[in-house]
Amino acid sequence: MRPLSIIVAPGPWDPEPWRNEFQAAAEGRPVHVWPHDGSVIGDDPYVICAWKSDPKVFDLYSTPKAVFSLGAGVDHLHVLRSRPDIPIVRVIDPDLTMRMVEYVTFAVLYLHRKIPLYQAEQARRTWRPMHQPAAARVRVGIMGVGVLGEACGKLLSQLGFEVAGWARSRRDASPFPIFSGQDSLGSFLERTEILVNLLPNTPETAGLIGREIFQRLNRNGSLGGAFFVNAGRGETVVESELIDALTNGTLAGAVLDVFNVEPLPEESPLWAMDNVLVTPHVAADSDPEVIVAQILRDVKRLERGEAPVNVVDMGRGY
Ligand code: NDP
Ligand code: OXD
Repeated sequence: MRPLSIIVAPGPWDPEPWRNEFQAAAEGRPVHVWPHDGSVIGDDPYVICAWKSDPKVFDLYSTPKAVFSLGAGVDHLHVLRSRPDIPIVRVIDPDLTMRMVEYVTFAVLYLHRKIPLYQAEQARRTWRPMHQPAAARVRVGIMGVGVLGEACGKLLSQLGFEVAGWARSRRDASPFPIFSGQDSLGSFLERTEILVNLLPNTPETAGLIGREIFQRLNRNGSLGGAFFVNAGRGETVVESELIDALTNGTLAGAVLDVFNVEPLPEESPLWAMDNVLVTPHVAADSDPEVIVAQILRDVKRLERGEAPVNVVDMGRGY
């Protein structure tokens, strides 16, 4: 195959770091940042590297040889569900995984070590030590134990937390117990004090997490309340029910990185809730240097007639 041209469509992200990194690493392959200079591709074979871009980019030319997500999630490529002829490739990379492990570990420790309460005491200049349960008595439950969820669960287990995961399919081997399928969701929730969401946004998971799930969490465990960490996708949560749960005490607190609408609208009550920490979708950033290197390895595979490594099946769980 001729060398592939590369169309980069980074949507809301600053295009410059992506342009620079692709140009530096592409070994002479043409690089076009869309929409500004994508029109010069002609009839060269090409790939698209996209993040939440205008879907028009997928209709511009002949069929791309592959579409690469610039992040781990591929929900922004749902428009391509009707195009099984186009391989869709996602990021699986230790750099991105470690960033997520840092974020989730931070969030769990922040809640476990009562940091929000100490921040409030500090604002009042009050010295008030509170009871601190051992990590081994705190039950963390991770919904979605794929690449990211499993890595987070492993580190939290090493810190001593009592971790369990929930996924679709059964596992023969896992570093911590996995509950699988709808039948075991209740048992998973009833043991869980800190619920971490790392599910992808798919037709099956959209709106899955709401009032019923929050009500089933364990509020009588060592932390004396139930907590929620969302670093997966906002779309998997019914946000109005999350706000209700945080207001009426069903949830004692939350650390939230992803939302139904991003940026989180100024009028959202979540901004002002003193039991909520909001971060602006930064749990695991895509580093252009790392992601571009991974994509170019796959571009070379395509040029040799081989399939890219992390192709996803949009029909199954994405
Ligand atoms: P994976 O595909 O590796 O893992 C997904 C997990 O979710 C798997 O365990 C899978 O189950 C489970 N799952 C999928 N559908 C269902 C379902 N219907 N019911 C139960 N379990 C289900 O994804 P990653 O771990 O790489 O990433 C997870 C998500 O994290 C991404 O899709 C993205 O949305 C989000 N993310 C957020 C970032 C941020 O900065 N906030 C950064 C990066 C990713 P099974 O194991 O049985 O297949
Ligand atoms: C991702 C993200 O999916 O940043 O990589 O959300």
